[in-house]
Amino acid sequence: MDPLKQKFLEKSSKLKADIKTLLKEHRGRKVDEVVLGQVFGGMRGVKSMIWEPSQLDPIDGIRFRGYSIPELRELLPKVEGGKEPLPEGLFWLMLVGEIPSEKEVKWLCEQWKNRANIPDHTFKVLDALPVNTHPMTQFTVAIASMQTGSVFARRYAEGLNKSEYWDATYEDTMNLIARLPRVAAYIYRRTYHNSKHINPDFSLDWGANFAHMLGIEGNDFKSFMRLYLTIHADHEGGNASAHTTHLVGSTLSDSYYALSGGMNALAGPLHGLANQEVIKWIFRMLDTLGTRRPSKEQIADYVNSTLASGQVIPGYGHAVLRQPDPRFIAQKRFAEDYIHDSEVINVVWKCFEVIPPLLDALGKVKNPWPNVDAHSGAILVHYGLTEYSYYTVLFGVSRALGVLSQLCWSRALGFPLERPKSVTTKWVNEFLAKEEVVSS
Ligand code: HAX
Repeated sequence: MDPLKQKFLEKSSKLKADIKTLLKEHRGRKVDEVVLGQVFGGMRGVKSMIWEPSQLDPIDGIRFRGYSIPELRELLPKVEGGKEPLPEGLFWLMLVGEIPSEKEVKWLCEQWKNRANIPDHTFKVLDALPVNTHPMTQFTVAIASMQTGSVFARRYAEGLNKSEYWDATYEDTMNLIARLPRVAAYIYRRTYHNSKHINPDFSLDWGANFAHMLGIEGNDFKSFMRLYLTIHADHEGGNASAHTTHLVGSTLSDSYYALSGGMNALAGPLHGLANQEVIKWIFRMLDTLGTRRPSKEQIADYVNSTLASGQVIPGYGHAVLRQPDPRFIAQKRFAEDYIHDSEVINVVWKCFEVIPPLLDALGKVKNPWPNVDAHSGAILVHYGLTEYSYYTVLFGVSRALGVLSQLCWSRALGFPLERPKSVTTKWVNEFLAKEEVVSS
């Protein structure tokens, strides 16, 4: 058995036993109460699922297995001379809860190189789509097309024992993650560069090889990709892409189906697609104002006109966070360290000063601060990745790390089919009427 799989087996067997004891004693313990506002309001805050890789605090932001982003930047292995963490290390951490050694990360990097082979038909399926198909559509189609090689589906059809579900899910997860950069780069090159594809360079790590296959050279962009692929990887379980992956996987759909479902959720403008919407909004503003260096007053006027036309300001607000997103701050820090005098990055920073008070003044926005998507586009534009319709695919490649590591946990812990209860508005009215009778 490979060393990561062995470690995962040990950790998950122990947690499974612990959960059994915990539920034996505390199954009936109340952890939450649900009010009607939550039933009608997107289930905000309802504690209703277990998610091991990360947890989100409204003020401190995301912690991966207890570690903040600045801590991960210190602790996770890096390439020689590099300053940004390797996403391979984060995957290891999320899967088994331990910061890996450099040797372990090198091993994982090798594993993903060995598993990176993509079935020919996936390229054919992509080539059959109109070239102007949105990259996220191409991405979900490509992931689903690789399901033909699912180890879980094959072994399930042969009569897989329940106790082995995790093993087949682990195999699918490792294969799928290994393949994603090549698939994603293929989509980019066919859509924007006349199908002039670039062969993988397997001397590079997972993130740097992705950067290379996109066709954007330079060590700084590779560093940014490593950071980007690390910080977008997970945001606990309730966000739409994670929850969708979890829900689809709970039916024993394999990793390919589950991730493809999750990516469909990521493709919505209130979620991952916000990264393309942000840069689109910024460029539209600059075009409208006729300047690349707008004043704060000009930005404020444009924000107000966006709000007046009934649209949201993309990249701002969050369902859980109540402070600037540490993922935004991490990208700002990166830009301060690596990039000097970029007009579009300066606009992002000015927006950071101007937008929060304006959103706050509306009196209804619970979090006026920037989220992860407010910054990434400006850095990508700086490095020459200007095709913003592609940005959510980058997010998706990273998000796979978190949601698929949890999928391994869900199968190892034997989580059941997810099936919450819905009610109709008529039921709610009848419920309220009954409550009134009881209380009068
Ligand atoms: N601009 C304008 N209005 C906003 C707003 C924003 N950025 N954020 C919230 N609001 C509005 C909501 O639309 C809502 O208005 P109505 O009552 O009129 O419907 C009101 O403020 C209350 O919303 P909320 O409780 O503060 O926010 P929600 O939890 O409902 O929604 C969203 C969270 C992220 C969807 C929301 O803040 C938003 O639409 N932001 C812009 C899109 C965006 O950046 N999405 C990416 C989020 C991070 C992510 O998932 N990345 O992948």
